[in-house]
Amino acid sequence: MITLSDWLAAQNVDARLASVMTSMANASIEIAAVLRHAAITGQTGLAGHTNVQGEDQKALDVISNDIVLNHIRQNPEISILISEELDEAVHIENQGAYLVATDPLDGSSNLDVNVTVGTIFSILDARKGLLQPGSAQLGAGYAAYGPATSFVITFGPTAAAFTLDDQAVFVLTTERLNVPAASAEYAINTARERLWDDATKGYVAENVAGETGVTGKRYNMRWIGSMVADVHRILMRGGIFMYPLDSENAAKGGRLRLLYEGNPMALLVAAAGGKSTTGQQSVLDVVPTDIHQRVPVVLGSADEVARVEVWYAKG
Ligand code: AFP
Repeated sequence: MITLSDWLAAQNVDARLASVMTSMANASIEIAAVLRHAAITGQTGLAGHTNVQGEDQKALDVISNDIVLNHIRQNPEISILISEELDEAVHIENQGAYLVATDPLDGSSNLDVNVTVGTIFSILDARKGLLQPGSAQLGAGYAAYGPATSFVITFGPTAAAFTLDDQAVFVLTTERLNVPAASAEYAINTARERLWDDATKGYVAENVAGETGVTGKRYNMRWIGSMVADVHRILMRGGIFMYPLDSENAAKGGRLRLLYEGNPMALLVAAAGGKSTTGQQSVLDVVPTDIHQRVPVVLGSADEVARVEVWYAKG
């Protein structure tokens, strides 16, 4: 068994950057332990206040954020934390060159029903400021808290997956993730169809037409409502994930957050051979104007993302 620390030591990356991955792995192990017993220890339900997005914070959102912040503070290489649960970026005095942007607990609306949730993070050079495009990421990853706890990471060229063992150690389970170009599986919240733009309606209608339609193949749909769980499935077996701009979220720029949802997932998918788009450009090319900025996100198997791009190009 190759452990995460063995694997990191063997990568051709700066040991200080590798230590940031270790900090996020340790935070994820602690969060996994809290989640496993939350219903017993009564740590479920609302925290009683809202975050900068105007969303009701879950008690576990706040607990997970505190755990991540604690591990970040313990690593002298990290000097800035941006979190979905914190209005402003946290600047840690006299610390190193790295910035971490994170969604400490993604999919929290699924928490009380024991569905997979996760922690998503992006690593950047703190000296280059808070607002950098996804293409500037030095690394990214997520933990998925499901039947098993997975830890999926990249430093750019490739993406690898680890699984938590009974000794609370991440061991390597997939050295090189590969998102197949072709797929017949798509993920979108179809309850929003009336709000979709024509490109999304056109693409989904072709899938629904299945064998009788222009694609000539039968498609299947999956929607878990936790981006981590939906994207993990795509990194393991392909498919496309879509949270496009629609008439209801357009005023906010979309639903998902660029810095700590769109960018890290787009980098992981690209490292595994997939693609991403906002409909207008690669998610990784969007230049942020705000740390909590939202963005349309379409990502996954390259052939499917290309079909979506064709629909948007029709204008
Ligand atoms: P929460 O963290 O508020 O549950 O939101 C989860 C999420 O940001 C992302 O993980 C899902 O893909 C998406 O929202 C689910 O959105 P719908 O509620 O529209 O299905």
